[in-house]
Amino acid sequence: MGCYLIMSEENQDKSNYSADNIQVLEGLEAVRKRPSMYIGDTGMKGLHHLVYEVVDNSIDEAMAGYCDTINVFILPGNAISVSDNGRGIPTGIHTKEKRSALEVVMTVLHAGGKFDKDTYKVSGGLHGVGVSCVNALSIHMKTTVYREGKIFQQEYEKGKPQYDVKVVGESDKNGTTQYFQPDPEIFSLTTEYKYDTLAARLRELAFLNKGITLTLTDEREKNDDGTYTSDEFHSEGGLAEFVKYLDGTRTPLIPEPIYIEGTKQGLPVELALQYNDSYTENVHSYVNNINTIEGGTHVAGFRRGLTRTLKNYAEKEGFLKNMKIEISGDDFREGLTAVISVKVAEPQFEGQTKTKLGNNEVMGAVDMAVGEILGNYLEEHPREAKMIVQKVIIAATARAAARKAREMVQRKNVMGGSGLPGKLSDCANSDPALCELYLVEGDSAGGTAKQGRDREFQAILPLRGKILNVEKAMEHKIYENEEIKNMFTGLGVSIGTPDDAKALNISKLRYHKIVIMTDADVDGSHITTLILTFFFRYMKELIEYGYVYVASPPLYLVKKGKDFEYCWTEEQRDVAVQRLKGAGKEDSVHIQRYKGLGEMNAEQLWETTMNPATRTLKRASIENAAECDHTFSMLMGDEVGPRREFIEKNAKYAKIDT
Ligand code: 0RA
Repeated sequence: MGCYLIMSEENQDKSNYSADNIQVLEGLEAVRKRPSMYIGDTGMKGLHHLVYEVVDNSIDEAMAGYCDTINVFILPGNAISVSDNGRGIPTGIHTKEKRSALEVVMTVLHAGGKFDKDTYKVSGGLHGVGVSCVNALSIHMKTTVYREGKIFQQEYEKGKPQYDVKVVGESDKNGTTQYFQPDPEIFSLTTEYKYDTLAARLRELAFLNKGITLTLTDEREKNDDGTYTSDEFHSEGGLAEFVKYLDGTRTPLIPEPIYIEGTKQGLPVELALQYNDSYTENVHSYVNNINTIEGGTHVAGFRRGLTRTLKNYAEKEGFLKNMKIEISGDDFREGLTAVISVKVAEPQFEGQTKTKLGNNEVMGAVDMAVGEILGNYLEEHPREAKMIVQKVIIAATARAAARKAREMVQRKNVMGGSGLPGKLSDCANSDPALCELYLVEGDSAGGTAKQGRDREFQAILPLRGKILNVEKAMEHKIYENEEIKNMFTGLGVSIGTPDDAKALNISKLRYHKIVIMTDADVDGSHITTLILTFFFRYMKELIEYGYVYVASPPLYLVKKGKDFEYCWTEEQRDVAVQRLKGAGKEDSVHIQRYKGLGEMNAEQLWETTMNPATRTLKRASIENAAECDHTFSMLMGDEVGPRREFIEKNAKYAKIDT
């Protein structure tokens, strides 16, 4: 799907770094030897990361106050060009290195912001490795600097300068243009850029850095009307506008988001929040423009400030006089959409994916900022304040019901017998790392899968028809839903950890591969989306740990006599038809379009879709959480218009089914 829950084929870049392998590598050779250590991976993510790294340097220049426009081009052949109108990278001789500062920036690891100690360098990609890494991983790179009335230039191959920095012309402009062509030897899986992926990141950066204009233009191919696809991202409203974008298809509770901006204890804090009529909490957090998906001290400070301020206000105004139940922290965040952005000079990142902020001083600063500004807001907007407090009270009441329902699911998990759902056909092996659970659409396909599987390590759980749309349902309804209960008990997970009452406890997870297997048609992909929505909202950890997959059953069987071929795309089908035609008389080639899993027998299903040696699994991963949130709420929400547009743009099966 075009949403930023991306599906990537598994098995990319499996380089592992054992202690024996470690040798001292100097400079950019090290980057080329172990690219994953610097950019995460050499698949789709790493490829796009190169662009983010270069754009981040321009964002730094913008945040220092010297640049307001950044233009990104995807060029024919999947080269990239990033231009800004900043001061230009200094080109003079670097005294210590005795060569041009520009050359040092481009060829020395981590040389990024060392020249300008006054600049508050706080942006930077997840790995913050600097543009020299991009250079090392590019077959060709060219830097052009407009500065001091001149145009300076230097070119590189795999990071090696091809000539000294030279003057190639005169100009009264200022700025930097970085052109690079990723090395296909490094990015062996793909060098194809995805427009939507880059657009989502640039849109996010525009919201996070208000006032800057970012553009993206795809010059690889012209549209029918002769233009290139292009977007301009610019936000005057910053995070308030970001929240509106995220909640685009949800119904807001108060007319405008509450916006908090200021510096507390020397720490820049920006924050916007809005309540809507859904039941989910959507808090997105950033540190130095990096999405901190695991949260951290800034999110903790926000929660503390929000709870305390709202509670104090509600008590003071007498809203809680007749309350019999205790209001919990969660109740203050039901139907809440918020974005928090802080800039921290020396961020400490912790956690499983190194995206959890650890700096303790940040907690108090955010807490204070929220307390002060939200407190004032509530005093000045009694009507809105009342609506928010009433929503919280309703949430607390509903939570009591949800807890009961949740406990029922939980109890079933710990009570006698195997406690497993009756419909589950479990596997023999009990090592979660080796076990796979197939979630299969419908009882009949479930039966085929049960016959076709390898029962040693593959378990089957059939799901009946369309599962509940969790985007629209209240929490207690979710725990009462039969299919969802079966998924909880079958997987062996429960809700609540010592840290967080709503976090998923996966210590007893029974399978490390959870494979969604549905028909290759519109209904099937709808069911896949419903299940992914459920995982995204209620078991996000499973996606974050990389345990969730989508199976790819074939679309066609092309057959002539005893010779046959399975095909997953129309192109494959046409090639197969040609091949089989060539083998003998015409007209005897038979094409079967698989409309559902039910049309395959057990052996075919195993061979094409379940056998680890021959199948293709797509792994679900959250590439851009904010964009994912926006997409899911749009796909599963009430408004028809945006949904139809999205489906028309992304429909894979539309043609096939007509
Ligand atoms: C350090 C110092 C100066 C400019 C930059 C860095 C700079 C770096 C990049 C990377 C992309 N675009 C950029 N624009 C500027 C300038 C110092 C001075 O002029 O005094």
